[in-house]
Amino acid sequence: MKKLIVASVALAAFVAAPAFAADDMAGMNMSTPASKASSTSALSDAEVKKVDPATGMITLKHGALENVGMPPMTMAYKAKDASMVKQVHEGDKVKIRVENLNGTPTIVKLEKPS
Ligand SMILES: [Cu+2]
Repeated sequence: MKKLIVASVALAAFVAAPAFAADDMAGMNMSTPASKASSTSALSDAEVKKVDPATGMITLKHGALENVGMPPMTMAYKAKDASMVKQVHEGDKVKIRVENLNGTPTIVKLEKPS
């Protein structure tokens, strides 16, 4: 009888093992994009040249944005979050993060140093 119990426990552990392995894999896959994003989220200096609440666009004079392959220039960007448009005014010096979202250069982060 004792032998049978040991065999059952061993069998249960064997059956459970692949399930644990699968969970670990899923966890690793989930964490990959997050860690990648945090390591490449450097902010760049920019100056607000124009704010257009109607279209959600902010025109920025910015330095080189290496992650989207842009040299220094002045251009209008889509604000990812509508609250960004309310936050800034013409002439503000800001720190920004621009990323290509669905092929559109988009301000994903905007900080206004006080
Ligand atoms: Cu640009």
